Order: sequence, then structure tokens, then C-alpha cells
Amino acid sequence: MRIKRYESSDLQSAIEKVKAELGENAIILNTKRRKKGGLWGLFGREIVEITAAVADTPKIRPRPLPSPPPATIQAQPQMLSALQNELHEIKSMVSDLKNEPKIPPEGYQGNEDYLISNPHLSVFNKLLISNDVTRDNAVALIKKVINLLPKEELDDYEQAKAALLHALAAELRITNPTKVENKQQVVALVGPTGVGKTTTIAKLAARSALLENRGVTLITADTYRIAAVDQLRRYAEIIDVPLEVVLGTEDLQKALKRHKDKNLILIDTAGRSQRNIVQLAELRNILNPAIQIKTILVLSLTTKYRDLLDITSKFRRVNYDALLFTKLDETTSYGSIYNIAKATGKPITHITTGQNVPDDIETAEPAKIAKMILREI
Ligand SMILES: Nc1nc2c(ncn2[C@@H]2O[C@H](COP(=O)(O)OP(=O)(O)O)[C@@H](O)[C@H]2O)c(=O)[nH]1
Ligand SMILES: [Mg+2]
Repeated sequence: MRIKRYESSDLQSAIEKVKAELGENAIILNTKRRKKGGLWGLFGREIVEITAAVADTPKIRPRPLPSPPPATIQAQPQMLSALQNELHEIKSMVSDLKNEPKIPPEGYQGNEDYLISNPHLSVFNKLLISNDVTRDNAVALIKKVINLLPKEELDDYEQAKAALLHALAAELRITNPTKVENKQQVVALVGPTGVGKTTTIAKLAARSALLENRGVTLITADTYRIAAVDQLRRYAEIIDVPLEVVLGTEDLQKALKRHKDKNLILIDTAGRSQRNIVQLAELRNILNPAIQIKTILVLSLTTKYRDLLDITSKFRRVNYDALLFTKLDETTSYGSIYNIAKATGKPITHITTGQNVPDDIETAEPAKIAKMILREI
């Protein structure tokens, strides 16, 4: 791995320098602002310093050659105290984790006699389970149908099915923080890498700016990969909206102030693994102080259910307000939408159905999602 430092007067040109020298795959290890020149650091001009790294190719070094000295990092007092803070935070997170509820074991062991007593109900039960609704949820839904309908109507397949669709839809809440309101909307998308956050931001921005004619600004806090900033910049250029690159919560607040006249601000974030609690804490620190931000957790329906549960539970530290499901076009069963909505109690904003910007996105509709789960559409 090659590690290098770059200085520049602003973040954008510093990133350009990294890109020019280390290429698109460079990873930004650290970014900070400091004063340069002047007397003892006073009266200097502010510069941005980026420490970036890129993997060496080829990776294998011939044996006889001495390995280069490791990049030396001098421990400075501020660094130590930052490390101590981080350690403290990790400790408190570990103790939080211990108190988190456990994921329930799969499989329903209860009495299923009443399912067998009515042929439709047992068909519905199988239909739900084959579409990835958990056994527990399937049984709970069928109990609801039984409570909703008198016996004669329960014997009628169409009526029973309508009641099941109703029961499914009734538990799906929706919200749309990107829609037109009097006050400015600030929306951040968070989630694991590769789920479609950036693409979804582009879809939402294009719809608002081009179709609804609203003032839109894009902000990205995803400065970990050069390619990620470029991806959003290309979209910003095509849609013709401003793009701000921010490093931390201070930058974010400044950018929000600069664009306070806009109707909608969309914030893209770096993909975070739910397994990396330090990264999650960083993300929380960037977003949380700005209380007006609505945070949407983006989940891909191609992720298996247990992992989805794990993601929704770990991302609770980022305090997300709503859910958005992507890649519905890459799966044939949609039961996870119901399971996750129910497990988190969070409303759904949109679903996305493909890679095309801005077409492949829809606002969430409970009745439609219920039909998709039962394969009625
Ligand atoms: N099939 C399909 N692909 C999608 C969808 N949304 C995003 N993608 C693709 O998923 C990949 C990762 O998307 P990206 O927006 O970069 O994900 P991010 O890492 O979360 O920002 C890209 O190839 C996108 O085109 C979707 O709804 N369906
Ligand atoms: Mg992205």
C-alpha cells in the first residue's frame, strides 16, 4: 500500500490531486483542515490536508529487496486524545450491543390446527411463506384474516384473499420526506455499500428538479473513494444541480446554510458495514447534530433476511426514520419488505426496480406492495 499526503486550499482541489496521482481507486484515510504559514500557526491560511492510500500492484515483492520503511505516524497529543475518545465510544457501544434484543429463532412451533381446518388458509400460509414472509408473521396474518371475517365469508376464496391483502397492507406504513412541503426538506440516505444509495439519490434528484421543477442540491459525505464523488458529480452535472462535498458535520452545516433557499437537499453517504461500529459512529456524528435531517435506511431486497435484520438493528445507532427498498427487479419474493417493516416499525418511502435514472423508482404504496407479496402483480 502507498500512503501519501496532499495539501490544497480547498477540499475539491485536494481530491483532484489525489485522483491525478493515485487514481480512481485511492482510498482517503484522513482529511483535516489546518492553518499553514503565519507565525506559529497563527494568521496562516487554511488548507485542507488529505492522507490517501492506494494498493500496490503487483502485490508480491521479490524477497531479497528490503521492504520500504512503514509510513511513520507520529503520535501527537491531540491524536492520542482522539484515540482515547474513540476507545471510550467503542466501549459504550459494546455495552449497548449486549443489551440489544436477540434475533428470534426461525420457525413457528405453535399450534397450526386452525390452518388445516380451512383449505384457503393453509394455501395462504404456504403462499406467504414461499414469498419469504416469516412463519411467525404468516401465522399472525392468518389469525388476523380469521378475526376480520365471519365464517361464511372465510369460506369464500376471493373474500378471504381480499382480507389477507388488507391485513398485509394495514401494517405497512408509508412516508415521503422528499415531497413538496412549505419548509425545506433535508434527506440523507444511509446503508451498506452497493445497495443503490447514490443511484437512488440521482433518481430522487432528477424527479424533483426536472419533473417537479424544485430547487435541489446534492451533498455527498462519501469521500472515502474518489470514484464515489465522481459518480454523484456526473449525475449532478446531468441533472444540473449543485453538488457539495463535505467532510464532517461542520462542513455539512455550512453547506446546508449556503443552500437554505433550496426545496430539497439530498445527502449521499459512504456505504457502511453494519459490522463496523466505528464507521457507524462516524456517520452518526456527521448526521445527528443536524436534527432537521430525515434519514432513510436503504436496503437491497437481494440481501438475505437475517442480514437485513442485522443491518436494521445495527443502523439504529444512526437513528434512521424510514426505509427504502432497492433492487426489487432482482428478486421474485417480496416478503422481506413486510417482515422488515414490521420488525422495525418504520415507514417505507420508495421502492426501486432497476438501474435506470430517473425511471426505476416508485413511492411506496401499501396495497401494491401487499399484492406484490402475494404475487397478484
Ligand atoms: N437491478 C438494480 N440495480 C440497482 C438498483 N439500484 C441501484 N442499482 C445498481 O446497484 C449498483 C450500486 O449502486 P450505487 O448507487 O453505487 O450503490 P451505493 O454504494 O449504495 O451508493 C449500481 O450498479 C446500480 O446501478 C435497482 O433498483 N435495481
Ligand atoms: Mg454510493
